[in-house]
Amino acid sequence: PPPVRLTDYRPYPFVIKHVHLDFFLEPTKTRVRNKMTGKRSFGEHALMNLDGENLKLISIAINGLAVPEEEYEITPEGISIHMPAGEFCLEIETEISPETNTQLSGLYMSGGRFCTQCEAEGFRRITYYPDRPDVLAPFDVRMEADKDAYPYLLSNGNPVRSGNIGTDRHFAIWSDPHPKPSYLFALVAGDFDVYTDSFTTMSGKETPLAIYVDKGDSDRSAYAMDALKRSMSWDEDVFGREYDLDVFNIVAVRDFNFGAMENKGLNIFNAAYVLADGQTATDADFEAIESIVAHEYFHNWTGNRITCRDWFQLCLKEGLTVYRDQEFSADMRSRSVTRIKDVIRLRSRQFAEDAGPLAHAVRPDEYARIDNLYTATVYEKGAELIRMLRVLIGDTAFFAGLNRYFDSYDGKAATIEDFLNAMQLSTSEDLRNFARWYSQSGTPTVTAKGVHDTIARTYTLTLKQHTSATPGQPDKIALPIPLKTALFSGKGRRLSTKLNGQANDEHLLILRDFEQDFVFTDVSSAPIHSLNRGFSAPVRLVDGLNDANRSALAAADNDPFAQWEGLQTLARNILLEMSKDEDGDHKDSLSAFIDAIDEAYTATIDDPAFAALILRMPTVGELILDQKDADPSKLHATRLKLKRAIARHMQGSLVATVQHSDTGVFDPSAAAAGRRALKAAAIDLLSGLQDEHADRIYESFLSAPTMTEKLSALNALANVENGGPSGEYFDKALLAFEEEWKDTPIVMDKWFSVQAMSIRADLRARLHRLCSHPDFDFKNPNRVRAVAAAFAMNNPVGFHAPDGWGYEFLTDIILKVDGLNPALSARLTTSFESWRRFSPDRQAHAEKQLRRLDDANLSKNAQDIITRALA
Ligand code: HT7
Ligand code: ZN
Repeated sequence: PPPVRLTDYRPYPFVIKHVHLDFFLEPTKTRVRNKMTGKRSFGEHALMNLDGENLKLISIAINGLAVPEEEYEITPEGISIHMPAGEFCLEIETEISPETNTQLSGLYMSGGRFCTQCEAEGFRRITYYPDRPDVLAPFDVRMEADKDAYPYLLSNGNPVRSGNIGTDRHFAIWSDPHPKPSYLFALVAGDFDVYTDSFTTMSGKETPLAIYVDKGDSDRSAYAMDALKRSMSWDEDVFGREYDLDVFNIVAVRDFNFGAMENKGLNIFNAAYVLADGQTATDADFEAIESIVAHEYFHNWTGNRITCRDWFQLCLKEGLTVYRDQEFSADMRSRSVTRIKDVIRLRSRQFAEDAGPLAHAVRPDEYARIDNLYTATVYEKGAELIRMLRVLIGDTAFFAGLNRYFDSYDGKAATIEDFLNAMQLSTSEDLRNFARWYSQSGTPTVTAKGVHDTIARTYTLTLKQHTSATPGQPDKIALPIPLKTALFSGKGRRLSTKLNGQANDEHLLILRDFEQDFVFTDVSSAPIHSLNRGFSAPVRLVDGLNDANRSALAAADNDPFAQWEGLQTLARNILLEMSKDEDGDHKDSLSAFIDAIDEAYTATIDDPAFAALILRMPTVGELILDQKDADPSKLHATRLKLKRAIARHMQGSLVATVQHSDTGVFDPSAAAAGRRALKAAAIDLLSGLQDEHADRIYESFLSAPTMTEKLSALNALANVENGGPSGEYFDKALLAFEEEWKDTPIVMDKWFSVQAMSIRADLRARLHRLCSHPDFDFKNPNRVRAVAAAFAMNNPVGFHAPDGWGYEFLTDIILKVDGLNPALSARLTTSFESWRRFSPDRQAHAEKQLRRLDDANLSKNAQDIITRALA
């Protein structure tokens, strides 16, 4: 089928003034009565096109009269109906089978409950409707179901009435006064435990809050509830946005294709992002729960009150909402640590996407399958564009522009142009060039070269930008790139210098052309430049510094991000140097690097979360991005060598860190999590010394008071593989873990993925064992991801095994998943996105598997990824 194009957008010719839905819920035969009132809004179109997929039509009537068969036509995509002139009341009754819906899009069953997922195009699997985000209407919903099996009946908006129907059945009516697009519709029916609380909004309205979870899990909802209340309060304080319904509900489900969904007033979550306590969740889980709860809540304004005109504008809601949740996390936790983690994620996922065959613009101008547009580029790069915009126009203009956007587009479906126009009216900076960031794909590389003139006391920094060709975009234009910049003396002192007559110790350089000079004055001696501080622009930087300058900066820089970045660059350089020359001893550069790490570690030990990041070496996945014909096994071996050298040098302080454990009640705070992160980093380094610390790590596993510590010890034991008794610790620990957690699926997902991410000689056999484990379930996305995505996305050594078995293993899984869940199989297929970066033998193996997938006549979602990967 031809792609959907941005230029083909046409407004819908009918207005839907009101929707009333009636659900008669039965697992295999649910009846849906849909009553839409409306009128034609323009044109003479007699035909009304409604989307519909997998629906059994029962009846159709207009203004109370059955529509004769010749007046409508049903196609696999929907229904076209001849409409009379004027106002209409269109009633359509359909039947669906939630129980057999394994795609998890539309109305489906999870754990014996009814639930929905309608973004992006799931509503058309529930009833015939103009399933597009620019058709907004208020919805009333009535549902009835068996009373014992489904005691809770929930939908969007406010509860209106509920009651019994005879002895066995009951009903509930919900009304959502805010006009919304169909993708925000939600319905849930089932039995739950409920965790309740309330929040008083800034105008004094007390709003009941509830989280619906599996029976027995309500204690594990306390953290999500706390995160929700903090989000509600933060959005009022920072963005002036208040909640707008009488209730707010969250439901946790076991089977879900994504993290969560922002349905109006009724967020539906993957249970993995709701449930947490110290015993069952890691600190990373707590962090993810906090940010996802916030993200979905923030959508209430950025996405729900103001929605997208069409799916090309997806970044309008997603980029802005990710930016908001990142700012929230930065305010709740450490700003610098949050920023570093966000940048790690951006580089490893989005930069990789931008560098391969799946590269696309933040707002692309065509797509084949909308489900495949929920990407790191739309989300993470989309958030970076918002952050960059704020840097470019300043805080005052940024918030004035946002307020103008909220005021102008509330209740409407908007575009990126609408957003940028609102911003433009608040700033003198010309944003026309900035808009190019939305349409141009690929990551720009900025190259810097500085020349000091002793006599003129100037420092001329020449900056160049280059973006390589990406699919469909061979030629690139220059983008405005804001780079926060400081100059340091050779001894590492930050200099106050002048740029364009303005004295400052940090300047904002805006690189607008392909090449530009920036002349700093009052610079008495040759300085060292520090560029892109705080990662002010999402670019790759070739800064032209030597490692001695970089070490001097890393030791002196007061910007934690710049300090961390300097050390990471040093680490990357030494790792690439060592892997190029495996036999060399690299003594001098190694010892200079280890001294720099040790010094930074000692200096930052009072901020353990940051110190943990100092000890973290770039991953194989990150290193691959800097190479052509990359060899992951070789990079892994080099990385182990470097980690071993660090561990040997810092053994004393690492052991002391490992021996520390907080006592008393579990504390999920960022400070306590930081201490555990440091302990995990130390354990990971020490595990490289194999037998020397294996007993200590095994002991630490057995006595771990929290899941974070248990899992970091388990991960470290995966690294101990020497054939001796300690080589068996990993399997012994896994056995104990399984015994303890076999009845808790979210925890067992960790058990599956720790093995899928391990680099051990028996990895292949282990993966096959995991897939035939009685608890492995191809229908449950969390479980499939725990094995297949953990392996293909987080175990580059195994996935890119030289003989191609990793590619074959993933392909076998994709072939099995596709018939059940195309969105999931497409997502797994993206693991092939970098296949052309590897050695020719690996490329041949990957291509063979991609061709196998191509020949298998898979879903449109998977086929879209396969076709682009092979192009
Ligand atoms: N806006 C939500 C997107 C989403 C989704 C997309 C495709 C298939 C299933 C999905 N579940 C949720 C999530 C968010 O960004 O908040
Ligand atoms: Zn979102």
